[in-house]
Amino acid sequence: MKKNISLIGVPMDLGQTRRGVDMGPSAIRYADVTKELMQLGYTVEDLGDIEISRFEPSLEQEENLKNLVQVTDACSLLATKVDAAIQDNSFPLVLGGDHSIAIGTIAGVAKHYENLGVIWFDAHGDLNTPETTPSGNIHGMSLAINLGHGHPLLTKIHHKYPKIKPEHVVIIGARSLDEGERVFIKEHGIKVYTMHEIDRLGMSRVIDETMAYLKHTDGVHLSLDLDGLEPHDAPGVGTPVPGGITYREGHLAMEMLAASRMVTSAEFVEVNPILDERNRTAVVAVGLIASLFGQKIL
Ligand code: EXY
Ligand code: MN
Ligand code: MN
Ligand code: MN
Repeated sequence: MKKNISLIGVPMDLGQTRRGVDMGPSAIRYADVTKELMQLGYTVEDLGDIEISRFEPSLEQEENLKNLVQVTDACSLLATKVDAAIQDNSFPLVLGGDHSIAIGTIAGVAKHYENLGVIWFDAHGDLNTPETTPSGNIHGMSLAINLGHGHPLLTKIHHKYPKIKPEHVVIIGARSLDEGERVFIKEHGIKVYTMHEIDRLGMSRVIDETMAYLKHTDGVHLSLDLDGLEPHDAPGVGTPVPGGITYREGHLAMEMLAASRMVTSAEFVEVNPILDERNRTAVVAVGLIASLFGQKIL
């Protein structure tokens, strides 16, 4: 893994409707992310937060694409920052914010990789389109957008279309999929480890298989939604779903990814301090980040 890390905060809450997730980056910083990474021997440059526009556009608000203009603007800024960090030979570590920010992160990363692999660690698929969305919330569409499906303002951010290919995506932890998302997964042949497969195979085999599946990619982005974890272990998220990945399984996954040295960028999203218990979920996020960057027990 690169020795320099660029930390980028994205106080975004406009990709969904529960307030508070915009404080995720502060909560993760407060849980000492920089200190932990420095103790592991990294140089960390905190680039601060992306500005989120609160300006209400005159455009009629589209019910199936809430806050489209503001999400597009923030993701464009984010893509530029992530792109520059990679150009600087630094590892971009992005802190959310709701999961709509993955549109910007991946746009910035994908410019540098012909065949970017993506591990989407999440209770959800985030594979809705404006046609299938039950909520109009863009955080439930971000993976589809990265695959080229959705509003052109979002799919064409940062001049590459599409950003990633369906055969280079692995979803881990899924347990809440909408009907339209199931169809999307089947039509595009996306590899999904639902909780059923994780229970049957065990996390160790799931990660071994994931790495083998992604071996033809030229970089791997980890997009980790904290709601992928079991809500008892990570309660501070806006869309909790019972029956998730345990704290230990999460750490094992991160430790195995660290050992593989395949991950080239990462984001940790959906930490919502208002819904949390004494910043526990941000602390869990920092623990997972430390494992991803090579922290070992012995
Ligand atoms: N599938 C639902 C929707 O599209 O509204 C819920 C999405 C929640 C997305 C969370 C962040 O991963
Ligand atoms: Mn998500
Ligand atoms: Mn989710
Ligand atoms: Mn397609």
